[in-house]
Amino acid sequence: MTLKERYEAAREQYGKLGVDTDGALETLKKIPISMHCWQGDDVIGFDHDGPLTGGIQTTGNYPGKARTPEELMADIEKAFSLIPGKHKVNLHACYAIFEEGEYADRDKLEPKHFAKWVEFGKKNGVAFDFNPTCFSHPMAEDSLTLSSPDEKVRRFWVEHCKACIRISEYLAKEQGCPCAMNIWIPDGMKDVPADRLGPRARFKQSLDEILAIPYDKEKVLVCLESKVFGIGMESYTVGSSEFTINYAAKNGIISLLDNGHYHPTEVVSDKIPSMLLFNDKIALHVTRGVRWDSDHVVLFDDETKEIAKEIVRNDAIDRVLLALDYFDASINRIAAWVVGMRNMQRALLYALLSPNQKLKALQDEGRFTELMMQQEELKTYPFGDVWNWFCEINGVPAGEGWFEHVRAYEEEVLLKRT
Ligand code: RNT
Ligand code: ZN
Repeated sequence: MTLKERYEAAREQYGKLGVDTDGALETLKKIPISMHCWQGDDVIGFDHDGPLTGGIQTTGNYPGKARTPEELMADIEKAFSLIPGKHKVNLHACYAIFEEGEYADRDKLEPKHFAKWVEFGKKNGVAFDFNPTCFSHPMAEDSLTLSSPDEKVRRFWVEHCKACIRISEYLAKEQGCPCAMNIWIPDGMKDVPADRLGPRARFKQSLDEILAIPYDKEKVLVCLESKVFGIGMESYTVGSSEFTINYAAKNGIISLLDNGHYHPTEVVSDKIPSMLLFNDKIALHVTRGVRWDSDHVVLFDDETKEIAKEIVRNDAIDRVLLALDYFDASINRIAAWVVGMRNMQRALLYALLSPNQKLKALQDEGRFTELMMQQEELKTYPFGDVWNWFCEINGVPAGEGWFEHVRAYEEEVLLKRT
């Protein structure tokens, strides 16, 4: 059977449940996911020689990581050639590109330092999101940035974030669509704090100062990401969930939920509907924590599927800014991107192929036996045939066909980077 014949058979089977597979494929094609540039070089960037700090870690030493802007761009292009649909690239400030001999510290970054990225975006038809980099820097050595009691340090990071708003606005103008700019700070404490309020009050003041600069709120969508702990910040984080959600709600910015940033039995899928009831937009970092916030590659697993369901069945595709955030240095980095991006899309497709109205009705009518039965039967529907057809009509290899391209690229390009 050809992929098309398989798809047609699947369409008929889903059709009997009232699911429109053609419509699902049309919708999926239009859902952009922001692909994190930092998987390509283990969260290092181009503006420093130091290690990754801030309580986040990569492990592994797989050969072939990108060392220059050109290499990173080539790797992103390779990944995109294997991922169906049009997506965004998520940049961090540390990926600034300087001219030969030029350098600007984080507080002095300017739009021109991202002009090469804009050029790359125009060439590939991709838009960008952006992030201040409040880590991996001498001014963040003790993991205090926007909450620092040292006024010089605090000011430095306020200036950095203001610069990032200007850069985000520049990106938005150049690309003709909004740029989400996410603020995450590593600030916290290894051991029991003597003052939990003070650092949060300073963080609040810093955010007020950053947001006070004039900027186009339609173009720059400022997000604020929470976190429950980090390596070396086990006892206390300044940007806790309560802090960020309350700050965002009161100040008209967007809450960002990273599913590695909660207590292990808490799930972001369950938070999404509550957030949607009270916010026009929310933002997500989809990742996979294994026993801790380990930032493993996103799989087609239960929680990723539940996250996708909450977006799709609540008609929130346009209200959820979807980004990935993980960094695995132990495997081929391009494959890491492709697996994670395709899995996020698969989860969305799985949700789009559910008879969501029917399932909701079963719940409301208290027909829980039938609800369980139907949700379980759906798991062995010919989902893969619909996915493969989606790849086919979007011009990327179906099934495991994409891996051969990564293998060849590894041999021809990545292994020569020594
Ligand atoms: C860290 C946060 C943050 C970073 C990126 C690199 O725990 O998840 O989003 O991973 O900004
Ligand atoms: Zn994150």
